[in-house]
Amino acid sequence: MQSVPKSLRLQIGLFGRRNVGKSSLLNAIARQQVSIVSEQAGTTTDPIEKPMELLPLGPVLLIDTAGIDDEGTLGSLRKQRSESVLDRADLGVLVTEADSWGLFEDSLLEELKKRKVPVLVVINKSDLQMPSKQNLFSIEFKGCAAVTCSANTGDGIADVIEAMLRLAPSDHFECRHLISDLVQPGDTALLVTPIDKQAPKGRLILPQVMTIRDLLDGGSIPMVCQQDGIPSALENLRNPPAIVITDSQAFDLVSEKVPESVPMTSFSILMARFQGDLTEMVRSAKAISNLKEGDRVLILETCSHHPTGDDIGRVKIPNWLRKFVGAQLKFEHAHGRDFPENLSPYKLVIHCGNCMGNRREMLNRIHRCRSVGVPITNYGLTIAYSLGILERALKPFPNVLDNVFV
Ligand SMILES: Nc1nc2c(ncn2[C@@H]2O[C@H](COP(=O)(O)OP(=O)(O)OP(=O)(O)O)[C@@H](O)[C@H]2O)c(=O)[nH]1
Ligand code: SF4
Ligand SMILES: [Mg+2]
Repeated sequence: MQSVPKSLRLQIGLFGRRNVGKSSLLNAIARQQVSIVSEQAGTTTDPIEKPMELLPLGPVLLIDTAGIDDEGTLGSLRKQRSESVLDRADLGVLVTEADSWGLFEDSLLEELKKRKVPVLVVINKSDLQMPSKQNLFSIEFKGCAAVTCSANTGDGIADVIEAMLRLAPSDHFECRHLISDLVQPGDTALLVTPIDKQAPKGRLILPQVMTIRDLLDGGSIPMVCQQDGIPSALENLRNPPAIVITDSQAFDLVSEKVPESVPMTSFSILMARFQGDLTEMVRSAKAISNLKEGDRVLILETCSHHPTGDDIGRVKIPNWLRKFVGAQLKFEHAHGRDFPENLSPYKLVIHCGNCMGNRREMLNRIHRCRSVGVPITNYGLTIAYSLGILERALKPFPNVLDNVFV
């Protein structure tokens, strides 16, 4: 991840008075001693940058700044350097302590607002003092989100990260490829779309349409067939397709018909990367092997539809899993915005492809599961894992394979 250029990282600037714990907060978020901390006010003199992969936000650049409330020559130099960070931050974190908001914080907030940068107020040192209701109310009144934490004990740090996710500018989560980065312009991609009882009348489903569109945008050639058409499609091509994308429910049949040398994956796995976090969801899929008799599994779908007889979430996935685990499991279902407050009873969460949802919300769900140690994966990965073909289905994503199957 170090290779992600700075320009593509979400730049998060930590600002505030001297000694409020900006450096301590950076270290707590990074879980490393990156920035020097001391009780001496004015410890940080130049901005300290820490590039990292911060789940669920992705690649970020955390920037610790010098406290900018000081005066004098040295003070104004520090101020200049910290202000240059104000100019490039995509997200500003204004660090304070309980009940200590003053004119300085007001002017810092003004600077950030002038630059149209979203602001998160972090009230640090909660182990020493919690903010009063009035303090919280007046911050809210200024239109800012506020989170209380202790960089020293780690309390509330997960909430800080979750709030950053909520406030990060939307374009940080966009401009990604669904598939066009996996194939070259001019390449053929073979898409396998079974038309069964569950297929909507007269149209393709959204992940299929999105894949076709992204291939066309990238100058590649999508070729579409049903499972039975695979042999003819392969025969009609002079060269093998650059990739085969199948509906996950047809994985077993398709993996038999497509030669091993041709990269193969599913629409749902493409969606896990595009709308969620593929690495995290693959890691979680491995938890399927730990399931035991009576374990509770939560199945989540972003949109509610009337379940058909052979519904994937209600019938097919539960059957595949019971067969794989060789035991009875307890399945529960939730739709739309229903996301249980208490995730701890579940041994696994399985999410749909989230084609109708937004990535930020999905990342937040992944983050919430992660923070309580509950694995969260998705339909396609569950099917591939329970059919024993997960590694094959991940060949188009070598980085993920290297990260998870080392
Ligand atoms: N009790 C308590 N002390 C904290 C906390 N966070 C930071 N401190 C202490 O506050 C002092 C200042 O912390 P720093 O992280 O260096 O503060 P800073 O804002 O980076 O300070 P400058 O670099 O001088 O602007 C240190 O003694 C820290 O140990 C906290 O959550 N709780
Ligand atoms: S949002 Fe989920 S349940 Fe709805 S169509 Fe997309 S993948 Fe299926
Ligand atoms: Mg510091």
